[in-house]
Amino acid sequence: MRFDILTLFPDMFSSPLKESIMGRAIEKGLVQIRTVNIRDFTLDKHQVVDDTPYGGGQGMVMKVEPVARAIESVKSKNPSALTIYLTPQGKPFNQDLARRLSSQSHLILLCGRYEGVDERVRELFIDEEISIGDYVLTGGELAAMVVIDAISRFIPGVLGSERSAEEDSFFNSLLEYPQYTRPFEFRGKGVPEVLLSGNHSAISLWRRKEALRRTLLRRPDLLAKALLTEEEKGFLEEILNNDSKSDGS
Ligand code: 6GU
Repeated sequence: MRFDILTLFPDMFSSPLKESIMGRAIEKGLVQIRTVNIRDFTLDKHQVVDDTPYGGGQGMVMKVEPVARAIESVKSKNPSALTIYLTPQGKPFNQDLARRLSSQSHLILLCGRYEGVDERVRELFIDEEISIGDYVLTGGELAAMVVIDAISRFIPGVLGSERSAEEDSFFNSLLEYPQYTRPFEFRGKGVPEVLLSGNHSAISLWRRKEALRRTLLRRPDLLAKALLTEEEKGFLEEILNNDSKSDGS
């Protein structure tokens, strides 16, 4: 899968995507990431990329021509690439959207700065708009990295062979169960016995129950989407009726 990132700050992308899982995905050729500096597509001597808004008001607006020319330079090589604008006004990003976008072969990610881009960029070039949450960032660059990371995890081979994104939190609309590793005891706190039992069906059941408990206590909104068996629904009732255990959140 290929990502072309259109930005005024290409250096922001040089290090974060080179580490760990994303770094290996790029090395293996599973993911290709290219940055395109919008400033390179200005035609004036001073390479101006922004201007004051028509009608007055605070801040600056990204000019339509350099952005248009940058998008067209990528599209001319692949007209079927999908163009996404990162903006707080976009559709909320989530695991379902990440999975859906992972079926695309080429995404163009436009990172806005200042008060956003000239509206005509939207009208002429943008296929989708995405927001990564209800807060305001100084630009779309960090959002683009979040989107690339979450999408790439769905590409076969990016996660280790035995792992898959399908096992993660949100795949089945539940939060993950608690994890432990050695030592067996730390500052008086132990590890749940069942995890040491070697009884795999008991361990699976415990994990499923703890995932349900955690989701109920922290993110009850997610349960509406979860596909639960009658037994699991019964267990939720049990927690609701007699579980006063605080989950620390
Ligand atoms: Cl995509 N861009 C900016 N600037 N702020 C955001 C965002 C995007 N998503 C949440 N906040």
